[in-house]
Amino acid sequence: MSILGTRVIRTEDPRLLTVGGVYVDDLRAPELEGAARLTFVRSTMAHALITGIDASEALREPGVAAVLTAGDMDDLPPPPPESEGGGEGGPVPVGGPWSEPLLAADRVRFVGEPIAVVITDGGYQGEDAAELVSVDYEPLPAVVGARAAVAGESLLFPGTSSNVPVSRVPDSVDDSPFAGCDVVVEQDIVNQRVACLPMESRATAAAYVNGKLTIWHSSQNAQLCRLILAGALGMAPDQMRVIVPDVGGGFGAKVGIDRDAIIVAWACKHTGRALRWAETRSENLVGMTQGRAQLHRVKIGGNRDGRILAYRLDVIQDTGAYPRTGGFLPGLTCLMAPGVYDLPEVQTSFRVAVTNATPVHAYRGAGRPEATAAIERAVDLFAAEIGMDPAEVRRRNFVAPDKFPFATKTGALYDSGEYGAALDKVLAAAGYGELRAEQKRRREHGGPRQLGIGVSTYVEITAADAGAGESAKLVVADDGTATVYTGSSAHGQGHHTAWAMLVQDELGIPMDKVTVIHGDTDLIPDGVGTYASRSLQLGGSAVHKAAIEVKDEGRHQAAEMLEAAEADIVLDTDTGLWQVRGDPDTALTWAQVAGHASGGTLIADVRFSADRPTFPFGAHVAVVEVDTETGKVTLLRHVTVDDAGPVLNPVLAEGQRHGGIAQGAAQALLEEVLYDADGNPLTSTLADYAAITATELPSFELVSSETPTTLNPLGVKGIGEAGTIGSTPAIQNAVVDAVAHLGVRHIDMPATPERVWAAIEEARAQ
Ligand code: SMO
Repeated sequence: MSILGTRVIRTEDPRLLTVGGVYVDDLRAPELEGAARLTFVRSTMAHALITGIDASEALREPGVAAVLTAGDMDDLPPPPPESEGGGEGGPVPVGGPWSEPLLAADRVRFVGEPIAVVITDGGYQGEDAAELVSVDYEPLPAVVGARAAVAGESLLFPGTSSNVPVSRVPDSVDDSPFAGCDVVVEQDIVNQRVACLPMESRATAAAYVNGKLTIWHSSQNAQLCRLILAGALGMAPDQMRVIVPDVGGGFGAKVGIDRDAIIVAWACKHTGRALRWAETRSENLVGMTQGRAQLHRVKIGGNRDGRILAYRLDVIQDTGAYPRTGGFLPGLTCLMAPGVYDLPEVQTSFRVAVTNATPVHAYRGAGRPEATAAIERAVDLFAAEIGMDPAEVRRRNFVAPDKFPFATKTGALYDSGEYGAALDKVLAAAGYGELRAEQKRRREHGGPRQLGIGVSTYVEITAADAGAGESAKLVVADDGTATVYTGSSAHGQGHHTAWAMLVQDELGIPMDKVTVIHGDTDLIPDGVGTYASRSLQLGGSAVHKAAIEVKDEGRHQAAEMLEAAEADIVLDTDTGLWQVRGDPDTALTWAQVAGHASGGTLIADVRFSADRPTFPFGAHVAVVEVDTETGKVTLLRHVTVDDAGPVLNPVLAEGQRHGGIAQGAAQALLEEVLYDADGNPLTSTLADYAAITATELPSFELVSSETPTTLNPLGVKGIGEAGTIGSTPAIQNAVVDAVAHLGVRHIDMPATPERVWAAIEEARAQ
């Protein structure tokens, strides 16, 4: 019987729950014995010229070995000329006037930007000494928020003509598709800036080991780190080794390696000293890349029978102080703009604006949650306008099951989906009819505790770079053990459990004899990593493919040993024994078969890539209670269908859904990164940034649904980001729904008591 699909308890957890994980700052590698501490001197100004840096006082402090600034960085390759980088959204200018320095030289563009590093023998000395490095600033007008950036009164980059490095806006707007609609609704929607907030904040250590610059870094992909480092430091990749130990959460912000960590690597190379850096939580809240930060304008039109005829989404992306991945996020948002609906007309545009704020990058879902949030709010606005149940409006506009693969107007090709079935399942599980009846009773009763029911239906793109694929090497040794070297990166998802299950399923080698190794460029030079919900469908399929190759080789060896035709050799995957068909006396173990192979091992080294991305989908129902006197929102229930194809291990899939739902609920209800009018961060501690906790969340109700894809042998799609994508709009819609009878049509996120109360008051006043 196959182990796949069964509830296998995570093999990672006994260690994590007893002795704990080994994160970068926990490392006790002999090469890091006596390593110096690196502490950043960061900008306290959002936008300013640097007119002087005086480190003399800091250098007199005990334990201070060096203070390094941009002036010491003459051993770096010259900055690249202006060229086009970019991603999904199209070209993004990088280099030239848009260059992002490592240490800021003459200008700072956000509070938290690295200006200097202090190297000390101990950690506390560094904190103290960094305070004594005196930086003289000449303040410049801060550009706060994307709208101010687009207006362009103050420019962030001299030598450019605007704060919009990339845009995709049509020359003229075609309003005709809306002209024939019974009803047209428009709305400005804020998809607010949020912090990534991994449990383990950023940390890097660096040392020369056997002549190789070795970097230990908390990342989602060791190989990409090495590639970026090689370019930034002007070194050959094989002069470097990147090791990723346990990672306490990535959430997109740990894709690759960021500027601060590159500076640590440079400082090690520059001084020749072993160095350690681990940021404080306050540094993390200003220095680590943040997510979302989009402004939306939606326009939706349709008929009173519920049919939507036209949808337009205009996006302004606040990308923070540097263009970086620029058009990537809004490009994905526009790609996924129509969501699960079969719409005759879809129009999208985006502008990317630089602002004096922390740079924005991938954050769980990276561009897709924003698309879902926009259209799911728009559909609710449309439903309210025509007076139809929002679930019913959705049902009347879904892409029908017989239309897959379905090409959207925005250029996506959805592989498979059952959107109506997902909605039906979630409504049944939630008891939708009874919830509406309860809502009606409460409205008639008129008390302060009103019920809100929010629906969202979503489709997302996973493994967007399916063609880049993933690597896997599988080695079966003559002691009967198997070792998987994977290019995927484990940072909490349960890769060790999942990959061992795949090996056991195919080879019959029990999970406890399977070791999974990842995140070391010396052991796995070729790998892509974990992001975009790509691991199982690409990395897992690679393990599956490697296992099949090892099995073929095992059969070959067994046939030789048993002097039988390969066609007559069978592997019993329950026992892991090879034998001639029908002759149990011939049984051979994997140890024996591997021992017979040259070198005493069976090895398969493969790469799996898929032709196209996959498109998981689902439907969420959120039930909230809103106190109309205080505006306080309580999430009472959250019911979901998240269909990502066959489930390898329900324990892991449910864990991903739980975390995703919580993270999406956090954006809907609580979390927001805020700046004042001068660009000073107002949420740089956990006392100010309202991270969600278990006390604000109910037990989630998960409904299973498995629609396979044909794009990989496991039939699977990604589940890592799905919960985040579906939950946010369901909860936001529920909050609005709770007070819709009072005349409220829209409330921006996060639905704080203040904001909800103000919306009620405003509606009452009208
Ligand atoms: S936000 Mo992700 O690691 O694609």
